[in-house]
Amino acid sequence: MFKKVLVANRGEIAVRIIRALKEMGILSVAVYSDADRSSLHTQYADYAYSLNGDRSIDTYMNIEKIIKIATDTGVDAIHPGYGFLSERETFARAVEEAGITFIGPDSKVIQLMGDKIAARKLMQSLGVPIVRGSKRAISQSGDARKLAEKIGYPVLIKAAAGGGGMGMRVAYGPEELEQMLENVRNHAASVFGDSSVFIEKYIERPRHIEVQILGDKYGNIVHLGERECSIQRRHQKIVEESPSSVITPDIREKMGAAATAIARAVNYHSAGTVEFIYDKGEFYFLEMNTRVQVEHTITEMLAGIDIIKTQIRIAAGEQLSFKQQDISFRGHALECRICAENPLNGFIPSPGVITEYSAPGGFGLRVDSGVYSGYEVSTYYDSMLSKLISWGNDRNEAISRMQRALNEYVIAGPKTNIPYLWAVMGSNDFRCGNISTKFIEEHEHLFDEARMFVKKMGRIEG
Ligand code: MV4
Repeated sequence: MFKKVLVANRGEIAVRIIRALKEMGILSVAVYSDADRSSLHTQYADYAYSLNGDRSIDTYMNIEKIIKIATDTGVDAIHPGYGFLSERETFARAVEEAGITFIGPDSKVIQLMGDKIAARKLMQSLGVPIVRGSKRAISQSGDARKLAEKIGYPVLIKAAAGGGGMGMRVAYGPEELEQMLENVRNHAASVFGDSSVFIEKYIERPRHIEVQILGDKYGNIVHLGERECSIQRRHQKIVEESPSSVITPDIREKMGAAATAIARAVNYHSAGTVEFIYDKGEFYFLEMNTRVQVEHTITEMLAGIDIIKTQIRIAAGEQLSFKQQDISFRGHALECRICAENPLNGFIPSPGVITEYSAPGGFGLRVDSGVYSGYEVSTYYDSMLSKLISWGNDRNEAISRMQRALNEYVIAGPKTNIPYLWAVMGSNDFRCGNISTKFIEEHEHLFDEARMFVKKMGRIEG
């Protein structure tokens, strides 16, 4: 097993990883930006080294600085967390070349899954269902026109180097196609440095369902069931749950088999997620995420498996200690992402000092947080402060518990989306499991409910 591991991340996920390392008796090394000098991850780690700077490219995205600290401090491995360098194949390769273990899959697999056209091709060869669309990159608008006519409008134009929904555009008819192709191409060229695009039939009100997998370095692969992540805003998930209320045992088995077949085909080791889109009883491969995800927590609650510790053990060369038939799921889990943003003003970021902080607790509740009273929310990073995870014997209990916890949560200073999340938990459609990726835009009234929550602050004046 490793003796010392560097965590190349910040915030709640860095804290999550450091906690796992401590419980495993492994020394932890944090790296931090100037803004994160007093952050929890900096304080919790056994060692902490400054990255000198604030902008991402000078700090958490700076491969040279991170490798230098890792080498100087003699760590055995680096955990990249999510975001930042976690899915940069160049980083994984640099770590490997420095003689350090990258806690994640091989750089080649990161590269393959980063190319959405190559991934689609692989799925086709494996017989995993994909949405109808391009077999290769669209090189001429004439090709796009022909294909769009064949599969029928609306079509979705995606960047090969994209992912997570960034820069995708819908064309509802031939008159829009040219312009949308141009938009996606330009966006892709400037953001990814690769203007290759492809098109798919656009599925209008799908559900976003993903399957967690774990694989070791000896070809043992298991899946840990699905997570439903349909409630999103601008491709940022805000509520996730497991199990999904639309997935039957039969579909779960089929999606699980597809996910493990994909992992097997690429010799996947570490934790990974296969994203699917689900519509009218059918599922289609979207992309594979080669990192640990924000919402891995809900799967941990159901399966009783620590995904981060398992990732570390796999990277250290251990075999998975369980087989598919050993895995069972108990109850229902929900996650709400608590963000410093004002839901009553277009969710604009709300930075500043947290003047009062009190996290909820009690049976069946988990708070994975990167903040505390006196913490300053900076403008440099993502606005997510913490994750509130509720577990219940059934979905209703998990929802009631989440609503109760949101009521208990006190964060003063920055505005947060807690009132909005509380409104989602109370929504009839949410309670009936009647959700899709269009949930937020189709439920404008939730802003009124959120406003009422702010007025009352969940307290009854007596
Ligand atoms: C789609 C889709 C509908 N049809 N592809 C979003 C994340 C990235 N992995 C791919 N995503 C989608 N791909 C086809 N052919 C719907 C999504 C999607 C989505 C689209 C618009 C607004 C919100 C969304 C949330 C989840 C998934």
